[in-house]
Amino acid sequence: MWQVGSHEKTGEKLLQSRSLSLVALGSNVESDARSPAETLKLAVSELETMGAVIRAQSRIFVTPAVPIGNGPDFANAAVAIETRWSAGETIANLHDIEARLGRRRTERWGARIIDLDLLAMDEMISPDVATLRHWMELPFDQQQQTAPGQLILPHPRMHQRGFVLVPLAEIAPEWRHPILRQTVAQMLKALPEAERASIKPVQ
Ligand code: PH2
Ligand code: MG
Ligand code: MG
Repeated sequence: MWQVGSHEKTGEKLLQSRSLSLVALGSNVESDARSPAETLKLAVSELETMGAVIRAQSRIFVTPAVPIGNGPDFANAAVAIETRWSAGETIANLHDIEARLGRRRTERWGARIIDLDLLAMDEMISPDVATLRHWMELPFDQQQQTAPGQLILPHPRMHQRGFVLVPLAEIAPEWRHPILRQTVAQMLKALPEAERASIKPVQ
């Protein structure tokens, strides 16, 4: 997305690239007597404070932990943000907010005060189609044991997760996965009905 902006110091006109990022938010542990839903709202206001423009924001949903039995229910939501951040800056800023809100990175996929996952930036595929496919096709047991050391976009499991797709379908139903060629609405429809039914809005 290119727009005409002006140079901070000289005021000269120049083209600036802005991108639209889709971010998934999750929390299933209280922090400082803040409920998971309150923590998600705070994370959205932190994004704004850091300069992100919130283009769309889903309702907050209560979702059973995946895998089932893996701890308390989560609060999950999704936002679309417009920024001038690179992919690396976006990840760093999301991690900053997680740390400020009290996240300690211990057990992978364990209970967490706040989890901010970058799902997609525009149509970007990172780092390349073959690597993305590898991570998308990784069997479930291996997903839990190995983590990619680099940024993978779109998020390699987003299409399999009701707790991501239900909120995302409220804000970006027409966003199309650049490899699967399916929209968010289509990916959501492909999930089992029981999984979709287990995800309920808080408000
Ligand atoms: N996040 C996970 C693992 N499991 N389950 C739900 N319901 N919601 C999440 O956000 C979630 C999860 C890994 O980040
Ligand atoms: Mg996550
Ligand atoms: Mg995460």
